[in-house]
Amino acid sequence: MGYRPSADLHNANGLVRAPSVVRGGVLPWKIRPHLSTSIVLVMRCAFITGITGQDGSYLAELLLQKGYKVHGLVRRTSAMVTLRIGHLLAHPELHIHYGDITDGQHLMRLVLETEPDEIYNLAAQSHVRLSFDLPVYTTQTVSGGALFVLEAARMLQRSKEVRVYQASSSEMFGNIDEWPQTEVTRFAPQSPYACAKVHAFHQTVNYRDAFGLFAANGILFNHESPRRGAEFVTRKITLAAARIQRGEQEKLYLGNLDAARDWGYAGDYVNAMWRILQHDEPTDFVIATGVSHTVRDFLDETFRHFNSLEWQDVVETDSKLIRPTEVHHLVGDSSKAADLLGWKPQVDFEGLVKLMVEHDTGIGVER
Ligand code: NAP
Ligand code: F7E
Repeated sequence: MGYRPSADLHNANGLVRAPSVVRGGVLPWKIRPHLSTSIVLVMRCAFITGITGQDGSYLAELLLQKGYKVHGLVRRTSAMVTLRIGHLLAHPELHIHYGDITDGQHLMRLVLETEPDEIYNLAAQSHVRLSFDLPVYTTQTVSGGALFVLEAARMLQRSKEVRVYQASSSEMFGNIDEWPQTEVTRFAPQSPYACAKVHAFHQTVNYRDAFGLFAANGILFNHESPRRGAEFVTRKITLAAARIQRGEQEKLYLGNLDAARDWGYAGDYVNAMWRILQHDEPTDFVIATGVSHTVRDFLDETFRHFNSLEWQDVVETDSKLIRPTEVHHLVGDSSKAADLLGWKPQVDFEGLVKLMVEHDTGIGVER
């Protein structure tokens, strides 16, 4: 490590503060004063709730690559849920802790014991359709869970600086008649999931304003990957197309084909999460590609890779998959993230579909 802090990094208490070049750059170390020598370099530490999910797995990979120590909250289940992080489990800097996001006391203890520099709150019952059937549980995980994380960070903040990322969602915009949606667009949530995310969003802002916590929302639009859960529409389509081609499935049952979403690649979006916490000030960011497509477009693009198949021959509508209140059209403007974080998506719609199709037909590599 050739980096040496300059004199202006010493604050009024004589402590050495890590400058933004360290936070935003490639060094995973934070700089701390030491009794005998002037500084010691300490490995940065992150705590991820929802580490076994799509985003949690990519984020854990990213942070371990950057040299972080990573703590992850994992639910105890009778079957293995660590599929997405199986390749990381032997990593010496990955530490798994059993727990549930609805158990605030245990979460508090874990956060105080592990003393993370950064907390990424990704745990949630994240399926919008299911949230109509499970409104209370969804609210307990999404909204209650976020509050437990913020409260734990507020306690930890008494002894050290900690930064919190809250996984907010474009679903919060609902059916607002303003396109594209930005950081100042009004929220009009259309599901129990979205209502709970709006609550968590505002709690995050209030902990920032009221308690001086470095807490920031990433308002992420839909992002997908070969690791996307099979019950979300994109992965449902790419998996079904591959199975139908192999003769393992005949029909694909879907709901509303006219819904339009701004679909990006999850690998790009976890990079944005990290950048949000390296920014000098805690503030909220829309993360999106700026381009929307309908479910029908996603079908067209997927089946383009399967010469012998026409989706019109295999897709059937199932009314059970239509939501009581649907969000019709979302598209985000992430100019603020481009200007302040230098973030831009690397994978476009066609590239995303190709990645997922290649994975599900077995010809691609996992990403
Ligand atoms: P995901 O694949 O559904 O992962 C959710 C994670 O939360 C999983 O690790 C899951 O654990 C965990 N979890 C659920 N209930 C829990 C509980 N009671 N206690 C502890 N952990 C629990 O979701 P994702 O796509 O990675 O999304 C990550 C976060 O971003 C979520 O908060 C989601 O709402 C939000 N978000 C997602 C998108 C998107 O397009 N992907 C967009 C905006 C916001 P198991 O593995 O055990 O189920
Ligand atoms: O639905 C329509 C459905 O479930 C997308 C979550 O990560 O992103 C995700 O929420 C659209 C909707 O994602 C089926 O009605 C049609 O209009 O893939 P989805 P979502 O609801 O947008 C946001 C940003 C999050 O925050 C959430 O956590 O596709 N659709 N037919 C269908 N959707 C599903 N799931 N299944 C169908 O058969």
